[in-house]
Amino acid sequence: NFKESDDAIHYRQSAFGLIAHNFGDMGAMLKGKKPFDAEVFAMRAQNVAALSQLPAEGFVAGSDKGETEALAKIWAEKTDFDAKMTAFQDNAAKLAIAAKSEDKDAIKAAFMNTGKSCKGCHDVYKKD
Ligand code: ASC
Repeated sequence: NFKESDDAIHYRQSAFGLIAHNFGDMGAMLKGKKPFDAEVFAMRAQNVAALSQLPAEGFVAGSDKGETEALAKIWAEKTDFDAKMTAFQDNAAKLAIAAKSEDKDAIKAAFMNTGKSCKGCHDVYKKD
């Protein structure tokens, strides 16, 4: 559905940027860099769960060219990449549910799992 591969690249990068903003703020709250606000945290977790559905669409064939951090390996190992993306989406959905509870340990665990999904994929498929 993209006219140019640049549009696909812009689409996925925009989604990742929004995810990083929301996830980063949750991290700041859990690390005590700012006060924990349960309502804001839950809103951000909801945002990440919804946003996690978006980037996959931008990884279209042929969009591995140019100045992006996406390694060509993504398209060579698309099945594994897609599985990692799905794991991220599942973890983000669980985090959004945990964030509605008052169970701080469960929230922290769900946050860590989601962060592991981010890192697990970056380690393999993102240029350092
Ligand atoms: C972030 C961010 C990432 C992930 C990753 C988690 O806040 O921008 O890429 O968390 O560092 O390990």
